[in-house]
Amino acid sequence: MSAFSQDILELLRLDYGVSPEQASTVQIYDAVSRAAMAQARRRWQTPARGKRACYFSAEFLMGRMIGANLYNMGLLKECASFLAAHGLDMNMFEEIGDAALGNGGLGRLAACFLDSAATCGVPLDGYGIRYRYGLFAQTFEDGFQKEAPDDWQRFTDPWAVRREEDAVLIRFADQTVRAVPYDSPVIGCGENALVNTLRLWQAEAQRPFDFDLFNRQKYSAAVEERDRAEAISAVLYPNDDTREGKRLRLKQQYFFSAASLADLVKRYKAAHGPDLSGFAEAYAIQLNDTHPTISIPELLRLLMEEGMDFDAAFAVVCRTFAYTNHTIMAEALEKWDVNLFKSVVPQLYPYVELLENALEMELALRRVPREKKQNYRIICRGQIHMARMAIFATHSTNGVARIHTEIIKHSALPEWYALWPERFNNKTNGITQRRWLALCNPELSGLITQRIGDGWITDLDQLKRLVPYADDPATQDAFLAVKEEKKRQLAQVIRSKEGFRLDPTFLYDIQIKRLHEYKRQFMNALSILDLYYGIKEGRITDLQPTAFLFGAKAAPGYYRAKGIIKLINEIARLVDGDEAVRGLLQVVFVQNYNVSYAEKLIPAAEVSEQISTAGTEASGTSNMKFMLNGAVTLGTYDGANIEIVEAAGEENNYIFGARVEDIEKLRQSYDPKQIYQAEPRVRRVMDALVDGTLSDGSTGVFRELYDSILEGASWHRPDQYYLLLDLIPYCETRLRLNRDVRDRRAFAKKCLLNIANAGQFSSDRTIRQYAREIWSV
Ligand code: GFP
Repeated sequence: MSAFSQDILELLRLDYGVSPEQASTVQIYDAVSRAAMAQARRRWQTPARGKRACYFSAEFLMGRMIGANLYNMGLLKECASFLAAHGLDMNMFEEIGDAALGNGGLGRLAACFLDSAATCGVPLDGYGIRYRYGLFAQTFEDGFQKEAPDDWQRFTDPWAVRREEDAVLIRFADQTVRAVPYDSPVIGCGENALVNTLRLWQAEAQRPFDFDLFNRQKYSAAVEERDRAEAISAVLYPNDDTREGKRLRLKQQYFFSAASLADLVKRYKAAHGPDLSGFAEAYAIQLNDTHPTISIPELLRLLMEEGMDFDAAFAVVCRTFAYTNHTIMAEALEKWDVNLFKSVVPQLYPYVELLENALEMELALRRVPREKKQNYRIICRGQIHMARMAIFATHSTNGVARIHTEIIKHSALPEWYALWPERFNNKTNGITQRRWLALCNPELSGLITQRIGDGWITDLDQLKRLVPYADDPATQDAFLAVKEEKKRQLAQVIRSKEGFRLDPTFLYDIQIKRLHEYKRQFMNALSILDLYYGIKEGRITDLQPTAFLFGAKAAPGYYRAKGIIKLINEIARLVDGDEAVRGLLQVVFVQNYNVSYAEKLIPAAEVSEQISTAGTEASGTSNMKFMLNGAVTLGTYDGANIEIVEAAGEENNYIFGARVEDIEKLRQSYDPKQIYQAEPRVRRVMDALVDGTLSDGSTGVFRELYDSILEGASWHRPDQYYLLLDLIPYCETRLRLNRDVRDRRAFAKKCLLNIANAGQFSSDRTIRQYAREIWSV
């Protein structure tokens, strides 16, 4: 028996007093993970010398760690045989919940980057928050989203080690808390692999409870300090949630930024002595969006309190930090009310003022006219503009896909680009092929490896060698067989999780991503209604039966997003209840969409829905995952879709709709009502929202959705995301795709060409670019 298997047996016996046959899933999970951890720990020491990069991020959407870690360590097969020997199998771990410490693409990108850096030998550590509760768990009741706390730690947390010795104190105006780090090894795959670290901070009280109060039987007062401290790392904030809680969010940001910087300064001093002037040569820090931008005044403070003057400290700050922008939506360009800021971290405000003064001097030096200065001010009209601070006090600002970077430079932040063009650069996102192909789709991986060898696992460009096979009927048939198998597997998962019978012979058309109006799940819903009426009215006669699948969480305070979920669930009910279409259409919105669910959905997809309004989706990353698993993209000219179709051929994908330049021209004169009046199909589907066809349970939310398109609201114009403009082209492109899939081999060829050209979308490529062009590591 191998040492690994022996360790598992020992851990089960000593810690739980059970044999594998008697153990619960959580016990097996815990023992297997810890046995693997024991092996990882041998390679897990941070080297004292050499520059390191640090990824500061409020979100790390890791998903389930066990599979990916065992895979990268080369222990997956051994684990499977150990389990098999005891009548068990790897599928048992499906019960283990995800570590959902992120909202969506931004947090998942951070997780892919960690995997790629460790694999490519880039010394990169992640720094973030160990939320007690991750993104809420979602269920549907009568088609409405219900939220419940996501208690992910109930499955134990065997992949993390508490490092009491590295705890630091973090000071706020009204409390001082301990930040205690939990470290997880980030285990790379292959020959160049490193074991890097993900360090997540947990907030705790300095004193767990007040003994005096306790003795006087004032129990809740006795634990008040503890509760207030723990609140800081209690929950992940859902995106787009407009409700209050700003104060706590600012505390979270300062909490993990200050703790991480204190940690780095301590390490730096241990290695290089007290003079911090070489800090930027030891550490490169990437700010993942504006959430950790408060690190900028904090590092300035630390350096100046050590005796550095402003100019020297500012130079170190600029050389240390780089900033990634992930969206031009207003919510990403965070602003903090000056009074709020001062009431939470008063010690930092003078340093924000110093930054503002330095900016003022720069603007004067560069002769920026007075009336233009408003666009730059960090402190402006009682607010602190974090994105401005992030551009001013770093040496690099990057977008996450080519079009997004161009939009930043030329329309979102042109005044900044004009002054500091050399700071702006593009780093198109990527995904790790270990999780998103090797692990989630062993059947397709096997087929690929059988044709071109397994070099693609650490060098995705090798997929190019599949190009000649795209024309090979045997490979086409083998691909189609794999797809069928993955669809069958997904149907089983959906049967057990949702209680819904998905037909595996249908075409699987999937849209999975955060629910947001700009991502246009609503337009997808309208297009399904158009198909429905097209069939009923006899306009559509030869549809290849199609299943439309959705997965998304709506921020709990985002009323419209929740309305869109209800709408899609109502359409699902309408379709399911109608004999005339049941054999042709299926609609299912899966509950609690998360990383693990994505791993089931993506391999089964034939159509990848990427339909955001042109100019709104910075990059997208699910588009890359679908491509890698052989789905065609049905999408707009937006984000990384553009680079995807450039690589894989427009003829192998389905692109429709207005482009950025079309929308710009149209913006002033756009009138969705005209389209509504002129186009009966549009009228038909819009009216279904308000004519009693679909019921919103008397909440009025469907009427509100209808009005958001045709009337607008106090804060936006009608149809601000141009759904009606793109709707008919979308429906028609969908029908064209639907006709094309009937030639199975021709369709398989398209899918294979997508796979073969997916190499550049590996996060290994992205991380190498960050390492070389931004971090110099
Ligand atoms: C955000 C952007 C996406 C982008 C990711 C990662 O993701 O376009 O691909 O960040 O850069 F919107 P979401 O949080 O919206 O999913």
